[in-house]
Amino acid sequence: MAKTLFEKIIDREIPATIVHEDESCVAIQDINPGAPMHLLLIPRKPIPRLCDAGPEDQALLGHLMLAAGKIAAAHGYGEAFRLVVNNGAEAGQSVFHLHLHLIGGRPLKWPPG
Ligand code: IU
Repeated sequence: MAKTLFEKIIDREIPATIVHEDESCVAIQDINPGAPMHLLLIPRKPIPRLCDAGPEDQALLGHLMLAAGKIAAAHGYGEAFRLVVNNGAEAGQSVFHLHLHLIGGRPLKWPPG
């Protein structure tokens, strides 16, 4: 299987600004930020979409959520941030390696577009 873009970033084959790394995920700055903080939390495991995750991924998904809160706090936005997963092209997903958008640092409207 060809590596996903995010696998190449994790493997340092493509440059990115990495702001967090642990045994199961990496967080990078989004190349096209939509807010003062716009990070992508990427599991090392290349699950294409959230709907492709299975029961075996339960701990990993929980880890991503908890890591997001800690990373938001480390960036000064621990009390006000948003997590977004675009699942599928029609929902706006463009990179088919599961990732959580971690956004903060400006007022956020609801519902998102
Ligand atoms: P999406 O949910 O799959 O649409 O999010 C993909 C994100 O990846 C999007 O916000 C892009 O700006 C971002 N991105 C990136 O950070 N670096 C890249 O080289 C590419 C996309 I291509």
